[in-house]
Amino acid sequence: MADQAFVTLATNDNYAKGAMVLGKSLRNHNTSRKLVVLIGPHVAEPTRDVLHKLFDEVVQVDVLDSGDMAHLSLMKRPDLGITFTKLHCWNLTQYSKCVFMDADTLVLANIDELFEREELSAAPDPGWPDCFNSGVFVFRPSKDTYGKLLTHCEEKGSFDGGDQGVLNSYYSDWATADISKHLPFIYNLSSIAIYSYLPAFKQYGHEAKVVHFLGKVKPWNHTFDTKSKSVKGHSQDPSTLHPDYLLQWWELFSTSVLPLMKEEYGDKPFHSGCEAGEDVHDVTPKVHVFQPPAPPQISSQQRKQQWEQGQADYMGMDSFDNIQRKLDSFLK
Ligand SMILES: *[C@@H]1O[C@H](CO)[C@@H](O)[C@H](O)[C@H]1NC(C)=O
Ligand SMILES: *[C@@H]1O[C@H](CO)[C@@H](O)[C@H](O)[C@H]1NC(C)=O
Ligand SMILES: *[C@@H]1O[C@H](CO)[C@@H](O)[C@H](O)[C@H]1NC(C)=O
Ligand SMILES: *[C@@H]1O[C@H](CO)[C@@H](O)[C@H](O)[C@H]1NC(C)=O
Ligand SMILES: [Mn+2]
Repeated sequence: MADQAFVTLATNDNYAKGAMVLGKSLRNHNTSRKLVVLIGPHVAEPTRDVLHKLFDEVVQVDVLDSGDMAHLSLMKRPDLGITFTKLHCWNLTQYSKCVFMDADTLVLANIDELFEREELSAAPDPGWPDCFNSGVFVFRPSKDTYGKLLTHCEEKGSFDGGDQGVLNSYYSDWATADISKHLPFIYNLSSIAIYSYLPAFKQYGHEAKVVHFLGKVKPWNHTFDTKSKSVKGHSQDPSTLHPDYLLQWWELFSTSVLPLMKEEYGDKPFHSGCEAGEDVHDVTPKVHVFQPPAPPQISSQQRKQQWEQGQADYMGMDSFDNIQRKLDSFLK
């Protein structure tokens, strides 16, 4: 298993906190695989030291200083900076197979069985089930694929401005070619799952193995009250979907990660997010996990057909904003 690894990406110190909690959650569930974190050039030195304690490998990826091809691609598509950074995971050719996980995911069970899957395996995206979510995917590092992905990215860009768009258009046969590359969604929750809103959660939530904190507000954007062991903001907020996972994230952070950070940072200031009893402004917690397939009013047969024929109207009707809006109104 020494040539297989879980890989995550921390572009800055905030995402590094997420990576630390993810790494710790993988270790706590006794993974037999290596843990690798790719970091951006701006991650602070003490944060790197903490990452070194939790991960087998900490690899700095800096598109601007790396191979010519990556550099050239970025010059042509400066809008896709972070996307290029994520694509670096294909350059980890010291491993034969990897599972990429976003730093805003949390593991609730051992998920080593994901390594039985082939590239490119991923779970359906909540916004468009024929599209996969790039928060968790199985891949095989390869210089050849890495180069092709860079070229693809440079020539075709990304329909959503991020890595999910690039990967979905590169692995464009994912929806139809091989069902074993669909990580179980709501039909078979054994491997990786998934709840989003309460009805689905009640039915399937107990089988969840990975939580993905989708959206702009991340666990580290909340404040944790160490005395009451509660995440601030959620108790008064009726729209909170399910704070348990957020709480679980914070408990892991405060018990297992924070002590390491205190060790490394010493007297130097850093933002822990933990407070005791102070009233601070906080944002509405949104804990989304992979959602069940979009309701039928979103995916009409015709649009589905067009989508499958590669004729999605990414800029118009099928833009992610539109899909999101419809999903939001459905959920209300
Ligand atoms: C991980 O392994 C340790 C030591 O073998 C064991 O005590 C613990 O229960 C295991 N944890 C899980 C979540 O299986
Ligand atoms: C790919 O990884 C190798 C080490 O295996 C490194 O020397 C090289 O700079 C990396 N390439 C890019 C484009 O990051
Ligand atoms: C669903 O999960 C069970 C238990 O892990 C497995 O035996 C079965 O093959 C899976 N079915 C499909 C269709 O993936
Ligand atoms: C989350 O916190 C980080 C760092 O404190 C900040 O840069 C980011 O804008 C915050 N995001 C939101 C949605 O509040
Ligand atoms: Mn994510």
